[in-house]
Amino acid sequence: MAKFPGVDFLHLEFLLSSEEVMVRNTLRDFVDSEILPIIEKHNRDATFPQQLIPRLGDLGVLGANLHGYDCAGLNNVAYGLIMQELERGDSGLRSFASVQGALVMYPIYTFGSPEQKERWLPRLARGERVGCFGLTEPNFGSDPGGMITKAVREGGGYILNGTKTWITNGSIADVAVVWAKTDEGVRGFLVEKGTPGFSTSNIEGKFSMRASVTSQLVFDDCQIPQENLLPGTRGLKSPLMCLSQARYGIAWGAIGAAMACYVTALQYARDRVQFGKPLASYQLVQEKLVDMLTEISQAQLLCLHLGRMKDQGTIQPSQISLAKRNNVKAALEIARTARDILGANGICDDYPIIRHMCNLETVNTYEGTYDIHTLIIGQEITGISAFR
Ligand code: TGC
Ligand code: FAD
Repeated sequence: MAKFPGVDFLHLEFLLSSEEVMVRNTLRDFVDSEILPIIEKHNRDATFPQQLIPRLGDLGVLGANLHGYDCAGLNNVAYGLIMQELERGDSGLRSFASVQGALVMYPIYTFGSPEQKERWLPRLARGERVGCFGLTEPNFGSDPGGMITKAVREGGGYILNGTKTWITNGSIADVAVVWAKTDEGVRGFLVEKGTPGFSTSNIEGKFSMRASVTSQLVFDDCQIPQENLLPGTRGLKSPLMCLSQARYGIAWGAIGAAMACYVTALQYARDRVQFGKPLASYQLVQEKLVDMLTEISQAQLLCLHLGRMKDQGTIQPSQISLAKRNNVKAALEIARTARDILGANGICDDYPIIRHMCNLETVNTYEGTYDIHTLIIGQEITGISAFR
């Protein structure tokens, strides 16, 4: 399979350090050689390529921007480039890494006790353990503050009751970071696989994120020992802080999916002849390709700037919302346009576009829908909340 050439119309590579370029190229090679050859079959079969988890650990991908505990300790631009390359392979692979790093390792790292960090972080970083993040409930998606999952103090610990749904990695996870209401407001708990009263089932019939495990988690009088409470968690702000980490990675990841679609459509338009000339020679097609490239270039600039801000510690959640909203929408439009340029071939999985297009429908919805991010930014600039 040909090496991926990248998309860098603005020569942004000159703004990257040699370490950042090296990390990106390592992931680029990994995606070309180990993900692309197998991903369409996994997508057809609706299976997650679980055999790649230890490889992700070897490559230092899991919790790559965390320090210590066997994490790679990379900066946020290198971390973003990893997400970009993984999602060029498949959004499901990037999702796996986002959940493990931003939604499981980050809360343990940020809110966990020293014992919780020592026990879980190195194993999660090496890919020896898998985690999931349970916030969404059947009746509370965009509005997680309404959650009804409850943890009631009893004896030396808590009794957990409730249901979480649409949980990435749910049934393959060794540990679930679960958010529940307590007498002190929302707190986070580590619920270990095999805990009596904790069961999972997979959500079937997905036309999107087929190469990713999505599950429901049920807690039925589940006894959670006191030492599994994440002691630093306080209110809804704690899970929302985790979402900021994951949304930042998604903004980068969307660029990867968009690049895969653009490069495929460009090559196809050059090769495919209709009315005696290549599709790429027609002005209408050129305009589509130019629009795609422009959106990719803008998304790249946005992420690079935000990555530098994140490293300086100046980034705000609403700025991450702007990037997640913009880049995922752009990627989805690019995927739909690329699908159109391939005509009938665009609906077939001989090409990666239809898979990315379907995956991006999920990416547009999870971690805050497009419209929820509109309202988050709207609230920031007007000072008025339109949520309720
Ligand atoms: P609100 O009153 O606005 O906020 C409560 C407290 O949290 C603070 N806050 C944040 N802090 C850090 N990062 C953020 N992004 C934050 N957003 C808000 C806020 O300042 C406040 O702090 P304080 O000190 O005043 O208490 O809460 P609200 O109930 O009005 O909620 C508003 C809203 C809409 C922003 C929020 O609920 C939201 O973001 N909804 C979208 C839900 C969502 O994104 N769910 C994602 C579930 S996980 C997932 O999808 C994983 S996909 C994984 C994969 O496969 O990649
Ligand atoms: P709803 O909140 O019901 O929204 C439906 C529609 O109404 C949307 O268009 C929304 O924008 C709109 N809407 C809602 N409120 C407003 C409003 N106030 N004003 C205007 N419009 C509004 N969750 C987890 O906790 N962990 C995970 O690992 C996870 N992984 C996921 C994996 C997949 C494949 C998917 C599809 C979802 C996953 N989710 C996960 C859940 C995801 O975060 C939610 O689906 C998302 O937050 C939206 O919630 P909802 O689906 O309940 O939609």
